[in-house]
Amino acid sequence: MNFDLSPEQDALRQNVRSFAEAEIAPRAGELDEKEEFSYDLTARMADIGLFGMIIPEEYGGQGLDYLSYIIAVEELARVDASQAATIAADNSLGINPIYYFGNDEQKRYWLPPLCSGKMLAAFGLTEPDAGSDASASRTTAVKDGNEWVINGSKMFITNAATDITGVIIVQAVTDRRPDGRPELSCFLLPADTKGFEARTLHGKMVWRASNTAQLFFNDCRVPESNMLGQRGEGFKQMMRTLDGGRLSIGAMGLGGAQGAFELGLKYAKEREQFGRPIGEFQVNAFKIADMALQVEAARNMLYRACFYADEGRPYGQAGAMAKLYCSEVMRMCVLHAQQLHGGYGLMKEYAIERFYRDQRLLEVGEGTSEIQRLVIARSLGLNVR
Ligand code: COS
Repeated sequence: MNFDLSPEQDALRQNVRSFAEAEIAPRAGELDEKEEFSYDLTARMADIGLFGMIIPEEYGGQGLDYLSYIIAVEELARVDASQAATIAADNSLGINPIYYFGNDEQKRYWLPPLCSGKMLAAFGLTEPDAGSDASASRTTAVKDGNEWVINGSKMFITNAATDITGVIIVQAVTDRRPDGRPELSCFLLPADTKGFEARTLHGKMVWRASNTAQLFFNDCRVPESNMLGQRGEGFKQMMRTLDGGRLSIGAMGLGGAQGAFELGLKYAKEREQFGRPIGEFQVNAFKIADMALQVEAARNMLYRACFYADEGRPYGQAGAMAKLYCSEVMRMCVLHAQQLHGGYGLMKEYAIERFYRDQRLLEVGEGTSEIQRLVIARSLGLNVR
């Protein structure tokens, strides 16, 4: 067993860390305050190769392993969840399904612009009435000659309403299966399709500088060739994509936990009360020790799941565990780090305030913590609902 990262993975970590500290950290608070998606930071993240990270070079990607991608997301999230979210949602939910399930023509058409970061892709699964129950889609696609006509709406879709959003992967009901359940298929819907509208959602508590949208499909026509993979395979495609997406959310939890831990540790060394740094009081030192302990455990769990993914082994259970654990470790870290900051931790001037809010998404997005427990319990042979 070897716990060392490769020299390339170490170099990638250093590179992303330096970038995040130099270019994201100084602006994260302001972008969060203004709820502003940053096109120039997105372009800079493209410059350093953060799009299409696991996609082979022949399609314009970086040709890296999954762990390298996860390390990049972790390093972004250590500084700012919003920019990490832009990268995570685009790589694992937007780009990967096209790579995994698209035919060669679709890959050659969509992947190069997506991997360049000049275009974003979005994952259209969740609907106003289909959240945890992801197969309860009401969006429909009806065949009309050589086209599919899509009607319906999607909710909470990351990267879907930017000026550079190029394509939405849409799960829609295409028929009813013999067992009475809906037949679900996925489509590549170009963002300039007539009848498509994306409205940015404002007033978010979390990830305020990432783009989140509600989508509307009003008689949107796409050619037959825009179906992704096989008809009726849509739900499985979405579930497989989410297995990988959960590793990204794990990375956001791990990076956020690491960032909160570092903020707490620094503050505890600097802040003096009763004549000494507050970190020298056992009650605070133990909080810091617990953070260090659990961040390390979370890292091992997440990297092990990535190792399975890179080896081509099943990782659904390991990914659900890592996502759940990293999210909860980040929760513990933001609570401890904010407590260490006392009154200052409640002020926007201090980054821990943003970390505290951003953490909440991790236990809700890409499958709530309850859904992760369900996936884990089912993987143990329990027929639980
Ligand atoms: N990979 C591939 N296929 C999968 C799968 C996976 N990870 N999980 C389930 N499937 C398949 C099953 O094998 C089954 O196939 P058949 O139709 O051939 O029998 C089918 O999908 C339905 O599976 P199941 O009966 O388990 O589906 P349920 O409706 O019970 O729900 C959960 C499964 C709850 C796990 C799913 O709806 C889920 O993950 N919900 C959360 C959604 C989510 O994360 N949303 C957030 C999106 S934010 S981007």
